[in-house]
Amino acid sequence: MLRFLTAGESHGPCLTVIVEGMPAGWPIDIDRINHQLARRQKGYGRGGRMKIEKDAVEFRSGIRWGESLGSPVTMVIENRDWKNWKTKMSADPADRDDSIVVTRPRPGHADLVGTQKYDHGDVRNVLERASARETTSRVAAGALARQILERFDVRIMGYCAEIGGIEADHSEMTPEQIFEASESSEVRMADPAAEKAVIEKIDECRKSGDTLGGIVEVCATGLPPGLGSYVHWDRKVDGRLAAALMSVQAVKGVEIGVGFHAARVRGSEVHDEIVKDGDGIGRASNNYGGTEGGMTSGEPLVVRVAFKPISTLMRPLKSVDIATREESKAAVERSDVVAVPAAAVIAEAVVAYELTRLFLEKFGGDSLTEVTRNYEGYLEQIRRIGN
Ligand code: EPS
Repeated sequence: MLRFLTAGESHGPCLTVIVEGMPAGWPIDIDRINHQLARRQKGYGRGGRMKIEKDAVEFRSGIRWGESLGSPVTMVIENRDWKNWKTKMSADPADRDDSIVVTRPRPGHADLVGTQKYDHGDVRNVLERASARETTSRVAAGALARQILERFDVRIMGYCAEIGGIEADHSEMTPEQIFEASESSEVRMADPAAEKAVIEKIDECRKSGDTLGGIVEVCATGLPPGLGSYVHWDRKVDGRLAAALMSVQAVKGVEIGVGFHAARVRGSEVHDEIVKDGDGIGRASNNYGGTEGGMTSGEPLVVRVAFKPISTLMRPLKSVDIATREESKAAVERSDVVAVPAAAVIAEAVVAYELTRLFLEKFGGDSLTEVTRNYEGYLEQIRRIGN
């Protein structure tokens, strides 16, 4: 089935992604992958790195004349910043320079535990791979994989619901409307008043050397009922999405549908009633965000993801120097004030990848023809249920 591996340090020569399990004969549009990478680079409050990079994939295997071959797809993304790090990140032992060792771990980052676990005396050996630069690879994997779902009219839309405690009012809008309007917003929100307040707060944080987090929402429409399964814990769509999203740098929480709110109300107030929907069967509401019993219900899938503030503070917090054991201030790396607008694109890609994996587990085959036949046969089958 579908799987992927990523490799690459933040300031190494490149990022590499290998996606294995793509069915053969799928038309693959590289521009749609690069479009997602460009979206990930945007957002008010990002740091200097995004001015250096212009992320784009190069296919190194698995694609011929615009179609997947069924073999592993290798994508390489160049790090333009590499030219400034060639000796600092060199593989050659002759380039070693102990004067540039980083020894003051940043609270909230992987720095301290990473040095303890891997027995490193240089925090750089940890932070290079722990960096959210790695999410470029995941966005590429998601952008490739979702081209399978898009053929069957599945839409996956990510945007920001809240940044630095300021909530966007999206209450009167459909997910499509929110998504379309948020695409032209610097903070990926479809609420101009919230956008203005967020920008002011980011400016304020930049001045005081602080950072912000926020909540993003991802909505997927057009999914058939029955992706995932109730029969075993590791096949449940909720668990799969939560695990995939919790693995994104800085994520501290995942909610599906109304999430934690469901714990505070009566069953009669929250369960989605089953009603006739034209010739089919539907739901009167979608409080459970498009999943029931570990399976997609056929209603729009709605996931919210909480990102903590960026760990690198320009006015650093307390730390302990791992070389001298003296209390000091944490090291300062170039960084962002906020990356939540980019996080919406990352969460969208992660959801897209995981849903594609679930889709192929259900309808999988070796070719476009086989997957399409399986999918259409299933739609025909559920139309007959109860008739
Ligand atoms: C990022 C690239 C990084 C950071 C950011 C995400 O580049 P650099 O370290 O050269 O500035 O801007 O990573 C972090 C905030 C982090 O804490 O790791 C990117 O490509 O998104």
